[in-house]
Amino acid sequence: MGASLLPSSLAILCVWFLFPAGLAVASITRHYKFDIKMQNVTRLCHTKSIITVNGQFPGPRIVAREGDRLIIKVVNHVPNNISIHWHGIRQLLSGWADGPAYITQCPIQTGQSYVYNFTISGQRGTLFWHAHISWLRATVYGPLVIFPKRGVPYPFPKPYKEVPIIFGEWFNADTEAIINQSLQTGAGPNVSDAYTINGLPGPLYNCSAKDTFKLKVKPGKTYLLRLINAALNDELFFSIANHTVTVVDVDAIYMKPFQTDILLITPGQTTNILLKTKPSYPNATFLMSARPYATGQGTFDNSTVAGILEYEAPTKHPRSSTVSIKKLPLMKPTLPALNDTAFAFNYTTRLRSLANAQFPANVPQTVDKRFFFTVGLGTNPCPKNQTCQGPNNSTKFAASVNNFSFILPSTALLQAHFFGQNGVYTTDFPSTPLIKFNYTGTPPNNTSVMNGTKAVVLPFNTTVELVMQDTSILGAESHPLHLHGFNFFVVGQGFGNYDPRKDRKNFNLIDPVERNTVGVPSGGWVAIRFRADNPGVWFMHCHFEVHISWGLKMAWIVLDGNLPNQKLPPPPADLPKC
Ligand SMILES: [Cu+2]
Repeated sequence: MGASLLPSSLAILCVWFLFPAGLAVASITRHYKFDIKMQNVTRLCHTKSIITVNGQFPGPRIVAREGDRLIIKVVNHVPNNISIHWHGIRQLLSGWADGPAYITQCPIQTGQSYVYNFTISGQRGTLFWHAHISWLRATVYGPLVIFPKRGVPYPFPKPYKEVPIIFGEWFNADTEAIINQSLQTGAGPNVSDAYTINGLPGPLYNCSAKDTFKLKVKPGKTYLLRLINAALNDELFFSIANHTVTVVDVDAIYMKPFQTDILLITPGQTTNILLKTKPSYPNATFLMSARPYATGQGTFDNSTVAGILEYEAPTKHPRSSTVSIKKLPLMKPTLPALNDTAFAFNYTTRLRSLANAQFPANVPQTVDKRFFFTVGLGTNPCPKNQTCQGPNNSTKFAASVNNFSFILPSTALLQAHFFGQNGVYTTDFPSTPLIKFNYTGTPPNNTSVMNGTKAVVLPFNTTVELVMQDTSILGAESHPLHLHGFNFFVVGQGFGNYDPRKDRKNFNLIDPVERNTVGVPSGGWVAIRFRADNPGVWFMHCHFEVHISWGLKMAWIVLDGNLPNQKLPPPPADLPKC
């Protein structure tokens, strides 16, 4: 299994229990060190100094098995503050290691370090890690691969090889300058210059052919591709020319397998697919391409990233094979239109949990607390004595949940919560919008948001049903909402305004997809359920970085339970200070 993925040189295996039968079943501790440092990287003939982990772009791959403990020392050698989030890891009773800056920790300052220490429990599949402060995740991201426990097979045929494919966005300009300028003027930020596959933009961009991801395969084999969307601001369609793939896993949860030619993956989502190569050498090479699914009114990078699927030639003279491959026809995939919402809706409707005895879907069948959140754009007024370039050239873009645009505090919410520090946040986040309107109809004249640092408090083990409703304020748009600390079940989705009487009776409580990031349909709604069984402070936000910057984020505070194993332990001694 996955020889290319097995422990990298960074991992030091500390504990290794062998049972008498010779079967290693116990978990181990894996150590990694992340040195945050600057590195010159060139793409599209532009060289720039970027923030990296260990000088690598994309960053190093973390590999573990279900049940393992990860101990990752992050040392900050750059001028910027940094924090790292282990995206999709449940962080059971380890909320101090979750990573979002000013939510679970103060950022790691220049010259400082912090050790992230957590155990992977009940999860196997593909996740990723990324910086969680400002726009630093533009270059600071990498795969997090979780194998099943030793000796436990996949619920699908064992792949011949496993390959992570991580999508990103390349900006020729400095991304911190881009977002800082945007927040200053109130206008939308400049868009990326290219999308990337494993850091490479591929042959469809100028000065880029040499930076192309190539997947070399043998005929008649099954490959497990671990797709990750680490792009800042764009959902992506993905397809491999002349190949149908089987989706087997999303967000590190096994799925009922289904076949498709085209995938959709939002920022923050992962998808494992099986690629069965053609039974014999096909005399062609194949592009694998991704380009955006975009529904908003603003400008976006509408370019296409491509990698190449190349079959090993059936020749006894390997040196001659590269020559012949160059002459082969290059097949190109057909991707949906950039705004194909019908495709997006039909695709996401096909995702179903495996929901069998070994991997059950523990959907909460009863609900303790219901929430209805609007998500969307809005405006803030232009400060006096300043000109602004947001909507109407007189305001600043903002984004909100229930019309509250979240202001990051100057100390971490989890610290304030744990130590009972007052004045950092309030607990009056509304469970429904304070003003009701036709959310997906003609937008109201007043587009102003309110601003605050508000959280929802949940008693331990509360079962939550949350409906997230897109608004048409400044244009309907799909928003990939990501919840920290939990997986949730996507029990329903639809277009227009959510109608509880009509829509609730169609919820799927049997085998809904379980995940950590869901696209709220453009001009529609999505309903999720989860059990608040993990005490801590948990961020929920749109995974479009621009919308996070504009305030489309909020926090859930889950209280301790009564039992000793239902309480959040105190923070580690090296927790960064603000
Ligand atoms: Cu959004």
